[in-house]
Parts: sequence; C-alpha cells; structure tokens
Amino acid sequence: MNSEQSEEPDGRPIGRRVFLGTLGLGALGVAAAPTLQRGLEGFLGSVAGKDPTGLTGLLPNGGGFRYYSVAASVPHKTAADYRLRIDGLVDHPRTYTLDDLRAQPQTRLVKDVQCVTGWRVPGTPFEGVRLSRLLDAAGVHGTAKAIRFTCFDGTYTESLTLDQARRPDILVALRMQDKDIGHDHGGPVRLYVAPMYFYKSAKWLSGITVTDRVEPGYWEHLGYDVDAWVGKSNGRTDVPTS
Ligand SMILES: Nc1nc2c(c(=O)[nH]1)N[C@H]1C(S)=C(S)[C@@H](COP(=O)(O)O)O[C@H]1N2
Ligand SMILES: [Mo]
Repeated sequence: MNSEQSEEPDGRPIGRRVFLGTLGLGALGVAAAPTLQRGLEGFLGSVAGKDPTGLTGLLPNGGGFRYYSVAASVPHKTAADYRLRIDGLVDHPRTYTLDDLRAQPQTRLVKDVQCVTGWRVPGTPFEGVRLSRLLDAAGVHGTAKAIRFTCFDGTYTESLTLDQARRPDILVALRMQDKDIGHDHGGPVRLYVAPMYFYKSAKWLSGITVTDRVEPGYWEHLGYDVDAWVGKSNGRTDVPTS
C-alpha cells in the first residue's frame, strides 16, 4: 500500500478518488473548523498529496503531528463528563472517570510515532495507565481473545488481540508531549499502542470491550493490517518504534 492507493479487504486496489469519496463527510466537517480554515479544494488537494487515511491538516503547534478525524465533529469532554467503560467478557465491568484514571499508577514511555502513510515524529512522551492493569482489574474471562475499542466521536473503532493488549507498552494515555492530551490529539484520553502504526492509537477513547474474537477496526475494514507492527505490516519497512 502506498499514498496513492489503498486496498479493499480482498486485496483489490481502489483508487485515490474512490477513497476520498468515502472521506467527504469528515473532510467537510474539519474544513469548517476555525483553526483549519481553507478552501475545500485546497483541503482535498492536501489530502490527495499527503495521505488517504483521513488527513485533515497540519496542526499549528503540533510538533510534526497531523490532525486526523474520520468524524465530521467530535464533542469536547472534560473531567466533569468524560467516562471510560470497560465491559464485555469480564467479571467486573466498570466505568472510570478521568479522576479515577489519574489515581492509577502512571507509566511514561518515550518513543517515535510512525503513521502508516510515512510521517514519523521522533521521541514523543506518552503517559497513562497500562491497559494490562485495567484488564487485570476487570477480571478477563478465560474465553476472551480480543479487545474492541470505541470512541466518543461515534465512528472510529480499533482492535487488539488480548496478548497484544497485555503488552507493557500499550497505554490508556492521559498525557502526550508532557501535557494533558488536548482535544485535537484525542483528549482527554486516547489509546497509545507504541509498537504499532499510529492508526491503532484510537483518539477520544470511550469504550474497551473484551470479546471472543478480533473485530477489525475502522481503517482495517478499508484494507489496513489488523496486526499493525511498525516495519512488519502494511507492506512497509519502517524502523520499529518499540
Ligand atoms: N478516534 C480517532 N482516532 C484516530 C483517528 C481518527 O480518525 N479517529 N486516526 C488515527 C490515525 S490514522 C492517526 S495517524 C492518528 C493521528 O493522531 P493525531 O491526530 O494526534 O496526530 O490517530 C489515529 N486515531
Ligand atoms: Mo494514520
């Protein structure tokens, strides 16, 4: 896969034009955002030139990060109304507030971030609660095999196998670049999957459901690899990030 085309799950290539068509709604929503105002044509041009996977513009102070959202608009959440639900094949389903998550032991990791479309940001600190810790607290059933992640943008989803989810370098992240995660980067809470392409790091995380099989996420339905190891998937040879 390269920046010019993507693939459908059966491996049939689909053109950039078709792909952009599926992004129309999100594109319009973000083009209207105050910080990213520009003509629709310029916007689509930038998508075509850089990234078919939902690029919506370089952040003004993003330090090399690009803003992505597949949803036309995303509600803002604060400590007052943010909730993270853990359920599915567990003994103790639980709803965490932001303060609940802040009260857990925090892990800080500093690694490169690699997007599947090519851009890489070196040495970026992420900090938060190990996903494995939340899973242990929930009491995962013996029949469980995978995790499904959902987001309060109402659209994006991701997945991991249970073995992957238990790695120590996968966080429910509250901080990024040594700041609380702002809205544009998926705050107040996003997933951080250090060893995989950045599409695995679901922004605006709201649900962690333990399941008996992997259910491919949003971009994976459109052809991206479910096992998204940096340098060993998606036909790419990037240097691993973790
Ligand atoms: N909810 C949600 N999470 C998401 C995405 C998205 O569109 N929606 N895009 C993914 C992709 S493709 C990338 S590269 C990163 C971008 O994160 P950033 O906007 O903080 O740079 O978020 C990932 N997580
Ligand atoms: Mo991405």
